[in-house]
Amino acid sequence: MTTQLFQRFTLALCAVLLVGTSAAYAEDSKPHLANVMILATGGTIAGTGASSTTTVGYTAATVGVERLIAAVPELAKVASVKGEQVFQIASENMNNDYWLVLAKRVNVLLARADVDGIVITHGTDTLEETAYFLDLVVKSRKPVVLVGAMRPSTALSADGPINLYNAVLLAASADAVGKGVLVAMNDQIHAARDVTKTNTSTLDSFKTTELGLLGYIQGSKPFFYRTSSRKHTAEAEFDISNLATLPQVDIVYGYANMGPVALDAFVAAGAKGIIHAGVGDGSLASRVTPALISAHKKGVVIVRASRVGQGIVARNGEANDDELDFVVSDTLNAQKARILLMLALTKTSNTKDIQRMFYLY
Ligand code: DAS
Repeated sequence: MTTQLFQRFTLALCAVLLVGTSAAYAEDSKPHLANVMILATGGTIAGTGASSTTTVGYTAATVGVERLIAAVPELAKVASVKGEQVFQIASENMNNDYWLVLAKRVNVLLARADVDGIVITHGTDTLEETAYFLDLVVKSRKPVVLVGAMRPSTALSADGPINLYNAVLLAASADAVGKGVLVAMNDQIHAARDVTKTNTSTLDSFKTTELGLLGYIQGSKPFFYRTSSRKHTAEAEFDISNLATLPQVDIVYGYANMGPVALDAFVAAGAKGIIHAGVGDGSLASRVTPALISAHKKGVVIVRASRVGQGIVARNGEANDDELDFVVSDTLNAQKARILLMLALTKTSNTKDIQRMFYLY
């Protein structure tokens, strides 16, 4: 081979190696994107209305997970996402059976090394309840983020796409690891235990009124300012992996002129626990107390909660809980107290042990 030809061959070889190396560096220099599973369950985020100005009176749970993902191409910049349609329901129809299916699927997925976080799209009506249930039964520190929308996907300025984008980037964030189940709505990050839906229809409906949100999502970044002080997820003592059903726990709502009819009906139907969402600090009307005592004598566990929604229900405050052998809900609202009591009853009916749980979770 002449010298000139050899020199050209060497130059060509170097060029090929250079291009190959830079491509490899380019590949390596691409940021690794976390693998986030999006589990879709329905709700308004998947809803459609008759026109772009229909923000009430639309149909929830009509858009599939692949279309939800396709509507937000920006997701590909913040995570490597895959979608799974677990169910397609309006969340007023959520129930214990759906929860067990969802929780078991979440735990199977989070046990996989190739799943870094999970986003669950959900109706807003019971979103806070599903979030708290998962907060107590997910066996992983990996992020689980629930997200919904107050406007259907067809509406002007629908909030679903940006909420989904925020939820995915949160689930992909190392900052969200170990924080418990989170709720991402309206650019805010809430803890599952304390967030609640406070408005029937406005975008800022989800609030953690007094105990405070955990942080914000701004400019495609999560910002945490505090963490929950209560146990959750991998630290929780509840295991639903072998459960086919959950104990029946019902809620009686306190109001002026309240009587024992609803309570008696729940007990007759086989309730294993009753949440009494009393007026004020969980007060018991004298017309109802005998029925509560009778229910407890039949083995039903009674939890004194409050309809007020904020503040501590004080043990031995409005009733002698020590004497009655009742449990108090601490700061949990009635719908969340039902969830904790249900899970507590999968382990014990000892009221002292159950009270311990209400001060721990
Ligand atoms: N019906 C409501 C639900 O599915 C719609 C929503 O707000 O998501 O919870």
